[in-house]
Amino acid sequence: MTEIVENRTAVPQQPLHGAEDVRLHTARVVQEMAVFDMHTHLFPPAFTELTRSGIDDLLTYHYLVAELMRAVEMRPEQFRRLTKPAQADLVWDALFVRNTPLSEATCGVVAVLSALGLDPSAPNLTEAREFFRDVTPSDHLARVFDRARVGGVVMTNDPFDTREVRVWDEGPELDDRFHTALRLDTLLNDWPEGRKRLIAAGYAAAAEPDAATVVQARRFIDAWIARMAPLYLAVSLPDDFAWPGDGPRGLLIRDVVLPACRDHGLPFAMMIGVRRAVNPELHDAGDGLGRADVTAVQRMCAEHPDNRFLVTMLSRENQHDLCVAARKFSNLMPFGCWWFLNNPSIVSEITRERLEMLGTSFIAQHSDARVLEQLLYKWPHARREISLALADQYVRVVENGRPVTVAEIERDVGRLLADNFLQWTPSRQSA
Ligand code: FIX
Ligand code: ZN
Repeated sequence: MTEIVENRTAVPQQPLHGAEDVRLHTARVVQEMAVFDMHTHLFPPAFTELTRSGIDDLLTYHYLVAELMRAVEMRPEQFRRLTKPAQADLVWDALFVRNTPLSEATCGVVAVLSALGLDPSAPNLTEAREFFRDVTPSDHLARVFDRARVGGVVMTNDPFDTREVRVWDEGPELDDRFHTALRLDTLLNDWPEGRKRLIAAGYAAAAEPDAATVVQARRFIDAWIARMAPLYLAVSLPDDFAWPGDGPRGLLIRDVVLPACRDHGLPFAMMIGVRRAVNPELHDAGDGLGRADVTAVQRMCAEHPDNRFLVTMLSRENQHDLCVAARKFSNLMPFGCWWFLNNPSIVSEITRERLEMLGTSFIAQHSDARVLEQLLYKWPHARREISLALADQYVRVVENGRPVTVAEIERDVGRLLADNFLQWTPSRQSA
């Protein structure tokens, strides 16, 4: 990634005085900038059953399953009994043929098909399936990354997922475009299950975490850090997350996770505000959200000044709170427009309020992509809104009497789309 960071400084200074020039260069720089996608659910081909790519995976994405259930008379269980191709055919017919693909998730699939030279108005999936059947996975992956201008992605690596553990046990051939993040939801949010998995993995754990359990849980985390060299430790947290927290989660975060992050020089990523299984029948599509208490983030940042916190919040109503909290704590880095916020209208709003309150000291977006080809719509859609928001802010600076240069625009965009994250990762820390 270093080469991506250093190339920008080669661009000559070109003071821009006019709004039109500013908008033109901002749009160009944002379009051309390679992003570092710091939160995804993507995996390289070596992770076999965990990788998702192709038209059937695109159309059975849980965002679309939720929308399908609103368009057809069918119980989710009935849908799940269909084969994946049959599910995809049903989604295509219901959401793309018999309805106009107006939602972000359906409009995104239209963008993907167009980017791949496929007909987004097709009456069925025959053409798309032939295309994906004939692609060479490694060439296709390279083409998607290149077209989306994605320099690297961070996976979501769950040491409590037996499929993932199996891959690591086999010693996967790693791909330097895919980086790791150690995801700790089971350990921190479901202690009975986390305890069971720790014990199954050979680490003693008491029913209520005690000092010995803390040592064992730290051994477990250290072992996985050694194994996968994550760029950060991560957890998603419910909207009622509080800090200081009582119970296993509070103790494990305080006595295991935060010390491990400090000792290994790793940020702790908290994704706050998810209300899991609001409708359990929908499985992955059944999660919702709630407004969270940002004072939990403030207290954690204040109590642990030597930890660095990457934070994203799921409620639109928490975004302004998070910006204000970030103004108070330099060890807090807001990131992304997560999940239900990853819609152009809200990406625009969030980016604008972040620019107004934080300048360029935030991570503008992550894709959260689960299917490889989603990079071909999630990033173009985000780039457009980030570009428009940033250009408006630059125009304000110029209209207030200070020109901006192309080099400054490139520096700023690089920070928002890659460098603000990369500067927090161990390799950069040690550099
Ligand atoms: O917790 C997470 O990483 C969420 O992003 C996922 O659980 C969620 O299903 C998702 O993919 C949202 O985009
Ligand atoms: Zn995610």
